[in-house]
Amino acid sequence: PRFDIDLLMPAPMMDFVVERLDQAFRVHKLWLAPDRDALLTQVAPSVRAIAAAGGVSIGAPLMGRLPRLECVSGFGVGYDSIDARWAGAHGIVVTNTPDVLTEEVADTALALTLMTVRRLGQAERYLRAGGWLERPFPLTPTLRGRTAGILGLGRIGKAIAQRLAACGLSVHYHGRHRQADVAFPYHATPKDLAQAVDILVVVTPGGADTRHLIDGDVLRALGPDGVLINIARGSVVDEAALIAALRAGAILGAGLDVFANEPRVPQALLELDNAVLLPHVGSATIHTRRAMGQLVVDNLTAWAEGRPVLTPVPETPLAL
Ligand code: 8YV
Repeated sequence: PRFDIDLLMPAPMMDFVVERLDQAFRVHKLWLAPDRDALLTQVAPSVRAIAAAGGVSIGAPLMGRLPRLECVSGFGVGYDSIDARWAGAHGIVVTNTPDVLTEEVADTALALTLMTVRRLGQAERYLRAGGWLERPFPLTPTLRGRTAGILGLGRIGKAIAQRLAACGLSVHYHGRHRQADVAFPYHATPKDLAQAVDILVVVTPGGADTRHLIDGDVLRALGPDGVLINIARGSVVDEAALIAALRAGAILGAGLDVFANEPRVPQALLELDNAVLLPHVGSATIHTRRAMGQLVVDNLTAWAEGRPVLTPVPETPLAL
């Protein structure tokens, strides 16, 4: 390998990423080890970096075993599975993969919104089942005249807002802060936002700070014509409250790309006709996943060459 550096990979990534990492580092592939703990004990004293596949938990119990750890390069813009605060406090750099997936995820959010409001998935299943031969598919609700609320107006939130505005919707938002350079109306709480709109799009980071931000109260505020779209993290929504709201007709429908306990989706959701369910495909195109994988490699390479990493998360210590 190009660098005299031990890199830990707890879980697999796309083949080309593993190949490029193999060329650059001594890679320890934990998922291939018959005894993971034995391998970890053996390599722990020398590991200086981790390449973390999306969703695999990188917490204090693991990082605390690696005394020479300096860099964790995560796959995905969301890094709720990496304890970045702990890492930052211990001088460890954490990187994610922002920007390269923004437009892709926004495309998915728009598609999911249209699928949910216009019941397009249901319509397609209806055709395939021969229903059209009997009678036309029932008329559906519409996007016309609607107001959308973006919960979390960051890079992806703004790309979604742009698309929904292009569809003729007025857009409002809530986030931790009002943004001076944004013209969309701001609401101080998620509930205030839900009250003001009839499509609520969840685009916040996951993790403890946003857990169950969408609860029964917010869903009731969204109302019987309201649609919830979640392309962020399942943890942001109280799934039990959502199921109850969908069952009772307290909201019109939900389009979900993410779930509390992926890849397991509650049977109750599978049985609901007013929920559109996608298997966490927001960024899942060949083009975008390659760009994300390359950024994982590029961050590690920059760090190994002593250059600043390309996309550090905010919790990362500034004096690198
Ligand atoms: C990935 C994501 O599916 O970027 C994110 O935060 O949720 C997705 O792009 C995730 O990283 C798991 O691979």
